[in-house]
Amino acid sequence: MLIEPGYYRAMTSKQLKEAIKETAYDLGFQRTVIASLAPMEPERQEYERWLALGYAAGMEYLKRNPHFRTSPQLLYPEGRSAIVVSVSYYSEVPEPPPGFFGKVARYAVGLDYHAVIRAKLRELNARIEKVAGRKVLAKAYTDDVALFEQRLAARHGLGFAGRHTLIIGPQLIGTYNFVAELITDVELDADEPYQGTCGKCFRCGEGCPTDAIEFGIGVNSNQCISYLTIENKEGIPLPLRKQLDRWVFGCDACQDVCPYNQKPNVSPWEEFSPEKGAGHYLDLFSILELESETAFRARFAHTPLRRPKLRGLARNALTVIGNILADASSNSGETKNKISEAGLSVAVTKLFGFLQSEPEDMLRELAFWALAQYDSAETRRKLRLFAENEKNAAVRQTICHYI
Ligand code: B12
Ligand code: SF4
Ligand code: SF4
Repeated sequence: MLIEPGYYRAMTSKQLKEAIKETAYDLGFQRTVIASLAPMEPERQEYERWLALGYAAGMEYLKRNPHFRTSPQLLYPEGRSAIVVSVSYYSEVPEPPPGFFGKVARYAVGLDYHAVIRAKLRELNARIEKVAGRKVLAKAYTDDVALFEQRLAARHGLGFAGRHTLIIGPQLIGTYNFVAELITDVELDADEPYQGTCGKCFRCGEGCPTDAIEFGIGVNSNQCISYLTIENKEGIPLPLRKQLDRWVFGCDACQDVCPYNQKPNVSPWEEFSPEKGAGHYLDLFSILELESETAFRARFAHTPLRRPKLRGLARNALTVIGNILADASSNSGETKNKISEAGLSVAVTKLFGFLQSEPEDMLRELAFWALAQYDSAETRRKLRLFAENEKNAAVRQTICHYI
């Protein structure tokens, strides 16, 4: 039963709840549960243990005020309950194009989900207001650092937390979905948790390229490719560069192996389709060729890829270029990705051009590293010359180990 004008006043609380869920479904949210705004006390303790282990890495905003993050009522004092929803962002990944391309995690291939989901939640609220015949006070959140969203969702049955820590929805809804909330002043009965389990599966831990998942504890962001390529403001640590493989923004490895993701539903909203945003693959040299932050913003406006800024995305691009050059040298990697000798030589020339003009130490160091992955006597000779002229002593010292 979808909400129709005039129904609300005559409805029981249970009917209203069902009507809200059906309306949310009609808008494209595949699952909706109602959450209470009571403090999440055991969850706060879990969260603080995770922080104490240093697993938030450089995400300083996560370290501020854990008490606030686990007290939804403090976030919005007028609120009486939260409508917690999930929506699929899934789209099929096409075959990789040949050449220097990097992979974008599925959640980021379309338009910026923060704006898209908030607009849909406001639409949901407008529909609730229509039938309520009154203004309904509500606030829409998604991926908001001020709220421990996954735990709120798990506490009230949106799904259960898998060993990779992501929320797994029932009926093979899987994990390729966002979690979002509409905290509203409508009083609704909270839902119970959903009892799901990973059973004897440990595939995500085995499939994680960097061993970032610690079962029973959570994800160590210091090692997670998603963190390293998106939130991280430093360089990519040397021992993890190879593990990035082709990931230029985010990582889906732990989700791709999860058996709950066998039959994912494609996103109901065209805003999340690859055609609307950056798409599944990025031309890596086109990132290095962007001349300014303004040019970067113009290219990635309204997409999640704006987050690491030009400096961060260029850093990721250099790392993936290094991995492609390493594969080309050892003739490993997928045959489709094999690049002609001429293509490799153009790439090497472009990287030397980048080295010559790049003012940022961190990016020059990575460009040196990327070039050193290419097994060619001529490139090594040239690299040594460049190394002698490198102006930063720390960079000079580091790169001596590569060449
Ligand atoms: C910070 C953050 C990250 C960080 C840290 C991730 C993490 N797992 O903690 C990084 C940058 C690595 C990240 C990556 C990704 N993220 Co993120 N991220 C967040 C954010 C903002 C906060 C998460 C958080 O609070 N982590 C803190 C830890 C403590 O939480 P936890 O792992 O759930 O808690 C576990 C521990 O407490 C442990 N535990 C239990 N008992 C005990 C006992 C002890 C003693 C200890 C020590 C621990 C412990 O179990 C809990 C559950 O497993 C949320 C949005 C939000 N506001 O909630 C999105 C969110 C989790 N991210 C999301 C997504 C999509 C991703 C990526 C898939 C993106 C990508 N493709 O690249 C990856 C997935 C990586 C992964 N396996 O988690 C979605 C997940 C949707 C879903 N279905 O669950 C969210 C919910 C955003 C959203 N609104 O949709 N993310
Ligand atoms: S996102 Fe990638 S690196 Fe991070 S935990 Fe999952 S598989 Fe590991
Ligand atoms: S891959 Fe296996 S262990 Fe990991 S979350 Fe999925 S079901 Fe659980």
